[in-house]
Amino acid sequence: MRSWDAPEVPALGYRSSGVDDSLRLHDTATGTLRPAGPREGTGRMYVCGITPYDATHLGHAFTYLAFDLVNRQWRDLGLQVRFAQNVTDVDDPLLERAQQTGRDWRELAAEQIELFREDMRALRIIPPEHYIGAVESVDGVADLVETLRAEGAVYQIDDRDHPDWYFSSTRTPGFGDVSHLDASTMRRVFAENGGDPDRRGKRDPLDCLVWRLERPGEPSWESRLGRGRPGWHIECTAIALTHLGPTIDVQGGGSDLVFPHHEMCAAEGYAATHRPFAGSFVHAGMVGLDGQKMSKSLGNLEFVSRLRAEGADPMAVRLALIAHHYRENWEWTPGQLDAATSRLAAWRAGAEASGAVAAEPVIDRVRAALRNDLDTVSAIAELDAWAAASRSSGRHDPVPASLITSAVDALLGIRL
Ligand code: 5CA
Ligand code: ZN
Repeated sequence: MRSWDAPEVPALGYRSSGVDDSLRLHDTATGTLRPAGPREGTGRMYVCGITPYDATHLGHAFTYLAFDLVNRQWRDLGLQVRFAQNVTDVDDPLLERAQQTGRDWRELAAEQIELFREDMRALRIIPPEHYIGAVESVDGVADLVETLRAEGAVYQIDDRDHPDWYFSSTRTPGFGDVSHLDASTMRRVFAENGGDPDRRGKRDPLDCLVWRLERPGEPSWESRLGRGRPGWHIECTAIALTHLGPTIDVQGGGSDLVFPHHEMCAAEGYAATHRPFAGSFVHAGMVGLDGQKMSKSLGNLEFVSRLRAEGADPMAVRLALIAHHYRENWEWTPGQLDAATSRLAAWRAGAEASGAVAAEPVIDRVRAALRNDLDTVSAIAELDAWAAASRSSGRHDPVPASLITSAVDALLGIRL
């Protein structure tokens, strides 16, 4: 489907020496910091997209900003980037919300996707090259299930009325290597996140649905598996494999997706290709509000669009979010937007005193921080110091400091 308009990303003429020339990210599967992406050529990243209702809350925005920073560091390192993202535009939660609110699920999805696009554009998030809806990838999902069937990795459950297709997750080599949860925790978390450990007829409680056969009143599509619709995890596995190929460099999303979603994607991908699904599994922390994770089911949400409508500068919203390290779990409070608005003004004033402070060492330190697991906290502290020193010089040049402003834009996505 249509993505959103790309922001301009300045290419920095200046290359740092003595700064690590790779991006290191925390990989959930190994629990270590490791180089993410190749040393040259093309970095391939898949980031789990929205289920289109209650978009774009600040938790969504925080996750997409984290991966936008990956994208930006890769580009700064001279890599090409192939980036794909899905939209879960047919799945139980969306259908339930549409039903509760008396709306057509397609209409609800289209409206929310458009709102999401506007928010992503305002936040200067680089759009994916492949922005793909589940509805658009129904044939790809059915093909992948057929591949898994040929591998003996899927089966129809023993249910006379609804013999849906399930993936033998626990029989796949490496299952559990993303989340490292024990079996009973897996079972509990699976049940809390759309799974059905207690459904009769399955070979293992942790096997996951890949193709749900038609039910009255539910959308469905023709396929060799029988008329039906995709399960959740297989949607992302299929889109990533189709558009990026096996062993992507980064599989990304919020930490709420580690299990079951990314564990299942990894297992399905491995079963289909006999190759690892991803080099690194990277997860953003959870943004909370009023003491709990911001979530659609709890309804404790703050929206990018609401802040924008109240007159917030989208760059201040961006700065407020990236003031937290991407792996931190944290709570949104309105005061953080005020602080970011002041910081943005301070940086803009700093940029007016062009040349008062040498740009290159500042850029070196910002790059070093960001290449070290996207350490935005240190990068921002460097820029605070730079802005303070620039302002105290008392200079006021008609041409703003172009090298620093370009770097702040290219590396952090903040337009001064
Ligand atoms: N459609 C699926 C992924 S395939 C989904 O999880 N959709 S979502 O709309 O619920 O979330 C979209 C993205 O935002 C996911 O990457 C999710 O991990 C992330 N996310 C959701 N809530 C939060 C939160 N409170 N804080 C940080 N990230 C969040
Ligand atoms: Zn996903």
